[in-house]
Amino acid sequence: MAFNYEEYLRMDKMPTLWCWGCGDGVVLKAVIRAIDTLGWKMDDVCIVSGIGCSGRFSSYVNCNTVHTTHGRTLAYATGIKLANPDKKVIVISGDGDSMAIGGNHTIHACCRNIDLNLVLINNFIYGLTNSQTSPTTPKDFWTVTAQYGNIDPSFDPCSIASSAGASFVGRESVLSPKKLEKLLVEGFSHNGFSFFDIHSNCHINLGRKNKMGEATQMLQWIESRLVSKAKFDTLSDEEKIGKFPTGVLKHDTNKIEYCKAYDEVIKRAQAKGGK
Ligand SMILES: Cc1ncc(C[n+]2csc(CCOP(=O)(O)OP(=O)(O)O)c2C)c(N)n1
Repeated sequence: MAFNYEEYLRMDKMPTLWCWGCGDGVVLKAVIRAIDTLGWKMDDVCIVSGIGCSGRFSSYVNCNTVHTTHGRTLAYATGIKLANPDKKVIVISGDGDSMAIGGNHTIHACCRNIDLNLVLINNFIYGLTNSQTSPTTPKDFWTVTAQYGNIDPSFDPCSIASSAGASFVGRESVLSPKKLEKLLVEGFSHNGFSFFDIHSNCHINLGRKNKMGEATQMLQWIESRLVSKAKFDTLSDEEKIGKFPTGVLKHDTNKIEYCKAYDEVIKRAQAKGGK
């Protein structure tokens, strides 16, 4: 049976404002297909996004949505989840949004292990505002704020999330929509903080300004850097340089989830006569 996209999308908001061929659309499709696979009711889902091209995401999905401020998605999402622990909260952000201005919030949300799903659409640049360097911009790339080549070493978002304490960490790209959907289903089902680093293309504001004149060249560049975790683990340290493992990178089911810990503290306070 054909997938009923109209059930999940706000059709009056179509077409999207994203550039033609933008990976954000692939992620949109994967997210709603994962929600469908899990059988979640749209009334039980809340999508929180920040500011950026990725921030437009919440406008397009037909569920509870909050379009928040730049870098503060996780503060809103944490409040929403603590007040509605039975609801499913998905946060969509850009690499600027959750690694730069919101980096501190990301670290703390990972550490708390609150049952949120952070989908980082990693296009390696500030897309919406026309090509400023982000924490994931590769070295030597041209950006509007590094016109002679970026000299900042770039972050690996999965290593940061993992070491900060996220209990589910995974990576895929917009080149593998089926694998991406499967990863989202697995991470969305996990009870704890799930972090997804989704490598995506911004052929307009990054690719074509870095000698990737065709949109497909940026996709090929993304593909050239990714290897499955199984293959990555067999590489030497030298071979690992510039490569990023895909798939599930961490899945820890032992760490206590924050809403549960919060519930326990409420019970302790009530037992001592608190309200
Ligand atoms: C507090 C604040 N600072 C800066 C901005 C300007 N601004 C809007 S989006 C953005 C960066 C977007 O880049 P990213 O988060 O990577 O998302 P993308 O557009 O690439 O999806 C910036 C700097 C803002 N809206 N609010």
